[in-house]
Amino acid sequence: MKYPIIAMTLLALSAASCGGRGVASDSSAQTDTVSPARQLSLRLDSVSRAGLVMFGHDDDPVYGHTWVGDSGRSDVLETAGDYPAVMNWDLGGIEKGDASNLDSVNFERMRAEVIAQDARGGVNAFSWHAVNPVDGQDSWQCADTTIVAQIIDNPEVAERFRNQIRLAARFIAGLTDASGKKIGVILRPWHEHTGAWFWWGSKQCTPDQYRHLWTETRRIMDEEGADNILWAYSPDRVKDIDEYLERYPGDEYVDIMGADVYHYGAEKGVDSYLAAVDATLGAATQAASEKGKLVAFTETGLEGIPMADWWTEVLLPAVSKYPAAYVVVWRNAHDKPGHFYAPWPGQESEASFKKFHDDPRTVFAREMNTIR
Ligand code: BMA
Repeated sequence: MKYPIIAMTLLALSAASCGGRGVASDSSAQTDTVSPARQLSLRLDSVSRAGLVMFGHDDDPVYGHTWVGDSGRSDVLETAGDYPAVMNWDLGGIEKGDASNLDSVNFERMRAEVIAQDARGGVNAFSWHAVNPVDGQDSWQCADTTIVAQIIDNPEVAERFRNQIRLAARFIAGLTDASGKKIGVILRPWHEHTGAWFWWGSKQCTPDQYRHLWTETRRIMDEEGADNILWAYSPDRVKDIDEYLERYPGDEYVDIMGADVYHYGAEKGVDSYLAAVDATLGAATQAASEKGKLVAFTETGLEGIPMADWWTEVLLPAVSKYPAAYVVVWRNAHDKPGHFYAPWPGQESEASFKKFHDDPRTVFAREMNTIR
């Protein structure tokens, strides 16, 4: 049995530690109407304070290891009997006005699934593998180390960049539930920036340029009315809090201190994974406690899950040491047989995943209705 969570809304309204512009609804907090972003932040705070962690999966209901495009399916649901509490979606492609994202997920289907996830009490998060606004090459083309500089200094590039952000902002601001109310979501832009594999990476721009990228993104999103966002900052693995915060855009611009740390090398890689989680999620936790923010394990996973007990013996002990409100594993590609991060019926980590689901510390979609 998992412990039910008492609605902590009123208590949390006065005590919730998360603040800043992302939940800039101090005025609404004084009225009866709590903004969607504020409401989401209170729910994440409730989960974290209760010592629980929500499980999340990228692109969960739109394709799986052996299927694509079906309705009502999910590898997680078919394995553990429940949808994930958090679904991650990628906006990559929206900045070009494309109908589908870079992994062929149609944005209208995505919208419908976001609404469905919200209706079942779950949470939606967005990552964004955007093309660059200089020549439109994808996120991973990082040989040109002038992209962010050009966004700042070249008026034509700056205008293209603003248009890219506007397209994403309109999609997010337009996510509404059946009653027409905006759905609170998490946005995690310019992620893994401590690495050097995206055009916004550590070798591709200076700390000041990176901060500008972030604050300008935020400014445009606000201008477009995308106020239903909690902003997640998510460095890749770092050695300490100084590196974690080196490119931090500022307390006004961030709500969630995240960490993206993957497990490589199966059994042999366990120690180094745990050490990297400790360093990075530890830094996120320290920064969050100093700044009054939320903490999340924003991206992780072991590709192909070739360890039968990974969920219960590696991931759960690793994440349980920290007040992370959620942990997200990456996608189950239908067109790359070895590229999956959640199990499916018959996958070797299935039993461990079921135990992970049943563990009192984890939260999947069904239990989300107890979390206000
Ligand atoms: C990567 C891989 C790619 C995918 C990209 C964006 O980690 O999964 O196949 O296109 O993320 O989702």
